[in-house]
Amino acid sequence: MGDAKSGRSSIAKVIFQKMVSKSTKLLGETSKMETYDFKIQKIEFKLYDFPAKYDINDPPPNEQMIFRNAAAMIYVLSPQSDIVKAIDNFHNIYNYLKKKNTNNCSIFIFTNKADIDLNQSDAKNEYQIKLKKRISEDEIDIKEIEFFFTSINDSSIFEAFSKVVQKMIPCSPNICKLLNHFANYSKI
Ligand SMILES: Nc1nc2c(ncn2[C@@H]2O[C@H](COP(=O)(O)OP(=O)(O)OP(=O)(O)O)[C@@H](O)[C@H]2O)c(=O)[nH]1
Ligand SMILES: [Mg+2]
Repeated sequence: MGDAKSGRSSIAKVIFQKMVSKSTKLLGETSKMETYDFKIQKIEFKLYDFPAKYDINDPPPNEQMIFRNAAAMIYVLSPQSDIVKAIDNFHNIYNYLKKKNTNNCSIFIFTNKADIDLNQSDAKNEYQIKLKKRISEDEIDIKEIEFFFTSINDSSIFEAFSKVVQKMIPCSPNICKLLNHFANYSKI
């Protein structure tokens, strides 16, 4: 979910359809929900790409089910987004999930297109402070949200998405521990 033109469909297509990032320039506006299926460690996942103008207050019954059962929600915005408008929209989605979700849904915010205006770490820090301040003004506990800067033009989008999946895989902390152990012993 997220702000218009923030790159939601590009992210899905680069990760799941191996679309080269340059080709995403040709993508049209998402006018209805699109679904991407993927499997990791025999666990089946579904990713839903919703239109930016999606009305969270009035979902049809099949989409109410999606929000009720969702394990994660990624809200995508970009440095070009109007931060007040984008966070108002995020706030509505957050409140809806708090009321209706029964699956302890994890919440992520991707600031995508970080390759455009946020190349320097100072600019990133400044943006993050502004974003978190705006979110806290809505009395949302920012500790409940994980934030990532992403770009489809480098590995950051894969790293961020992998963190989302790790959070959804039930025994992932153990797998991480084992992988760290393995890395230590094999001196990788
Ligand atoms: N530089 C840069 N451009 C990006 C990135 N992600 C997406 N874009 C571009 O942003 C434009 C919009 O991308 P979309 O994927 O259509 O965005 P969307 O959020 O799905 O847009 P709507 O469905 O129309 O709301 C395209 O021209 C993409 O090539 C990124 O990480 N960096
Ligand atoms: Mg789209």
